[in-house]
Amino acid sequence: MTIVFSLGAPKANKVVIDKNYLPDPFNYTLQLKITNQSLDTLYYRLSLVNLDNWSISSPSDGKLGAISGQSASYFLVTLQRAKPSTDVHEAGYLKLEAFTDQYYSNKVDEGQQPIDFYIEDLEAFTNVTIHTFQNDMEGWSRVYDPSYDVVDLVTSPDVEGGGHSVRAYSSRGNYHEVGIEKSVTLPSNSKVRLAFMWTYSRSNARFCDVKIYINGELVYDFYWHQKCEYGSDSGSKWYKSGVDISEYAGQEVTIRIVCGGNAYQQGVNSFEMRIDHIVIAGKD
Ligand SMILES: [Ca+2]
Repeated sequence: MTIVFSLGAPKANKVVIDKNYLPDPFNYTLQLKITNQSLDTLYYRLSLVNLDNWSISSPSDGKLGAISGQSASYFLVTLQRAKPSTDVHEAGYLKLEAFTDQYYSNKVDEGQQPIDFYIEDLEAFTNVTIHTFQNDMEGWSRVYDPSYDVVDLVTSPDVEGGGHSVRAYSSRGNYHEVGIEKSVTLPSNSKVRLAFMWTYSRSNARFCDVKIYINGELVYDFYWHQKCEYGSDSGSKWYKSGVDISEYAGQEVTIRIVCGGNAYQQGVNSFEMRIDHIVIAGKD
């Protein structure tokens, strides 16, 4: 028997967290997809290895519950840590154990996935470009189908106050992506980061995600449908997301930041998000 579990994105095992946007202590939520390859229902429990500063705050005991045989489930897991006073890089593993019983006593398999946390003050980096969308698109082009989608600037909400954010809206039925794209020459430093703020409004669709592509390759994917139940709105809350893109240092790349969704799932008819305060940072 083999446990298969994957983090929410191809490279989500390298997580950049901008220390400027952290409460103390802070929580980090990540998505897990767990596939039960056996024929029988199994019960899964998550724990941390070599991540001594972190604990699992939700579910607090790491117990994820049952997954039927030959099926997969998604979980949002929240890890907690005290806010560090300096930049830190912490590497460890997420350990997943499978049990045949609801008491988690008869273990039949286990597996591990690596995860690297970089907690950094991105705007203190030496080579920083910040796109704040004060009153124009700053050279970003639209990723959309004009028959169904809108990508424009709105004044509310706005991260900085008094400026704009980018709105990406769609009423298209099948899964597709709406957002912005730009060619950028990245810093030539040993560490290169890409981070941005996002929020949503009238996000009635299920199965939405936020993605970043570099040269067409998916480097970040956060599956946020559990945050946008039908008719909900994030209000003024912005989420900060970031990813390590050091392997592209010094290159001219095309950055694409999108909201993906399926507007017609379960009778809803649109999805919508905002993008603002995109940070490209380099540091040796
Ligand atoms: Ca702005």
